[in-house]
This record gives sequence, structure tokens and C-alpha cells, in this order.
Amino acid sequence: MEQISAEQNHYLNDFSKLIIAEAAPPAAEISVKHTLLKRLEAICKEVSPDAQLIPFGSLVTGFATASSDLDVIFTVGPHFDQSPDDLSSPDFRIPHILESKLQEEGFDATLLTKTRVPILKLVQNATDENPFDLHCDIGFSNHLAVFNTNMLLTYSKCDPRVKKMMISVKSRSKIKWWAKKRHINNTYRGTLSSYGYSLIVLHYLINIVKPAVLPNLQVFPVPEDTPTTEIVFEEAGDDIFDIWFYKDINALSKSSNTMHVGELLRGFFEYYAYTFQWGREVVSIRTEGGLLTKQEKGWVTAVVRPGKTENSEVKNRYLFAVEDPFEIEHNVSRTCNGPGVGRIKEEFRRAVRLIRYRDGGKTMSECLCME
Ligand code: 3AT
Ligand code: MG
Repeated sequence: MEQISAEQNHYLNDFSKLIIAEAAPPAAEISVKHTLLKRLEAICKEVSPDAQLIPFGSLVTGFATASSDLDVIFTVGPHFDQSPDDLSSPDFRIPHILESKLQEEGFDATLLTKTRVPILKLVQNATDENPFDLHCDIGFSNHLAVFNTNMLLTYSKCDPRVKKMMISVKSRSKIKWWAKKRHINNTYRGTLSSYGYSLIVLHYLINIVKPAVLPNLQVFPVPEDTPTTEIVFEEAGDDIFDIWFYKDINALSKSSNTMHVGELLRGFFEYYAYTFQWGREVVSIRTEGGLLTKQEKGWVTAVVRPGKTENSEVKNRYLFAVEDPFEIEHNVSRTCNGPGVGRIKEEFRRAVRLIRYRDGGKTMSECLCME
């Protein structure tokens, strides 16, 4: 990484503090989200008395920023095994029944069935008592998300800079920092999800920056007395996933890396702008070193597969390749199309240019977030 002056470094640090302060959701918004969660769970129980809503995503990891959505999974069994994954299951009616019920209760609710897994999208518009527009996604079968959320949370507990990096990269705050502001955080428009950004930030912090900020929690040996439920997850009699990661973080030594978040952000931009080989490499945080090749994964040509829902299909693209840490056949960035990947790459290079040549951070806030 090119050297920058102490003054530039200072600006970068101040800037990263500003983003984080701006991005944090107000306590009132978090409390309104928890209230919504309780109300939704009560409605779900009217549909099915054993129903539970399990939150995951940024509300749980702490990476939520102002107006982040609320991600939850609807489940009716203690071990996720009675979920309406299977089209022939009578439970598959549940998403439709719940959609109608929520509409009756005054929510703007839409069930999406052409997605990889069915998703019920809810919007609760701001009112006088509640000044926040709330968006909630209810999933019915993506239970691995609960495990990957826990792993992101564990990484975040390893070092306070993890959360700050995540928020800086994908915030939806008023100043809408980088990925949002630059329009490269939208899976419907050919770019990358917030989860995808979380994984590429982790890869940088585990494998690229030296000294490493984070250890790779998935390469630790499994202690002998570990319960099987922490090692593998079997999805409704279907696939088996290796979900092991090391959880006893208090037993780990702290990182010897002393960089501040501004410097880390700069290194992150530089790495994806100039070192990462987008055409050849796959980000794989479960792997020692963090990289595989598209060739060795067989991720070379786009394929279309039937989805889990009726008449749906999933197009797997490999233009940008980020392997899910548990569902290793799943490319988290499959939503990225050609123009989307082009825009993401250009935004990394633009960020580096601005940091290098525009007083290293003094004007960064205006430049990087400008539409
Ligand atoms: P926001 O604060 O909502 O922007 P987030 O961290 O909640 O960020 P998302 O809403 O994109 O991220 O996703 C919520 C969770 O859903 C994160 C992960 O547990 C799961 N998830 C999202 N996208 C994928 C994916 N492509 N593959 C596997 N799991 C995913
Ligand atoms: Mg979310």
C-alpha cells in the first residue's frame, strides 16, 4: 500500500468516525423494530400457534444502520425441520395465508415466490407516532442465515473495528456512505447484497491486511466434546452443511494490528481495486488464505437452475465470485451482472483515486459520497 502523510491519515481517521456516528440507527428506531417484531410474531401465532420469528441479519450482528431492514425467519418447529421448504408439504400454504393475514392487519405485504427461497416483504409506513418507514423480510427456509449471522456476530466480537468497517462500507445512513450512495448495493440491479459486502470485508481483515485483524474462525480444529448441532446442519432431509466455527473468542489473543478504521478502509479499497483478480479468484473466507480459483470451483459459466418455489428459476452467474462460508456451492454475488461488476470495480478504483489524490480524506466525505 502506498504511504500517505500523517495529516492524511488523521483526516481518514476523523472521516471514519464521522461516518460511524452518522450511520448508527437512533435508539428509537431499534426499539420500534423490536416492537414490530413482537407484533408480527403475535400475528404469526394466529396463523400457526407454534410459530416463531427468529431475527437474523444486521439487527442481530449489530451492523444495522439507520433504515436497515429487519430480517426474520418464520419457523414452526424447534429444529427448523417443519419449515415449508418442500412444495408438496401442506405447510407451504403458510406463506400465502400469512400474506393475506398481514394485509388484513394493514401491512403492505407481498409474497415473492420467484426468488431463490420464498420471501414475504413487509412495509410499515411512517406515521405521526412512529417516524420510521420499516421494511421487513420474512423468510421461510433460509435457516443457514441464522448460522452465518452468528458467525458474523462472533467475528464482530473479536475486534471493535469489524463493526465500524461494516457500517462504513454499507451504511444506509443520512450521508449514505459508500456502497449505498454509489448505487452498488442492490441485488435487484445487478450488484452486491450487504451480506456480500460483509464477506468481502471479512476476507480483507482475515487474510489480506498485515498483521491480520481477525483469525479465521472456520479453520480451528473442532474440540472433542462439541455437540453435533454445532458442527453440521441438515436441511430438511436434504443437504448437509459444515457450520462449524470457533466460538470461544475470549480464549484468543488480541490482534497486533493497530491501524485505525480509516487506514483499514483505504487498504480495503486498494485491495479490491488493484490486487484482487475478479476474473479468476473466488473470495472464500472458510479457506486458509481466503482465496480459491473459479476454475477449481467449476464456477466458470453461468447456469440456470430451477428454484425452490413453483416456476421459479435461479440464474447463477460467476462474474464476481464470493463463496458462502457454509453453503459452499452458493455464490453470494451471483446477483452481480456484467454492468454491475463493472460499476463495483470502478467504484473501488474511484475510491482509491480520491483517497490518494484528494488530500487523503480531507474532502473524502464530499467526494466519495457524492451522487
Ligand atoms: P442491511 O443492514 O439490511 O443492509 P444485513 O447485514 O442485514 O444488511 P442483508 O439484509 O443483505 O444484510 O441480509 C441479511 C442476512 O441474510 C445476512 C445473511 O445472514 C443472509 N443473506 C443475505 N444474502 C444472502 C445470500 N446471498 N446468501 C446467503 N445468505 C444471505
Ligand atoms: Mg438486513
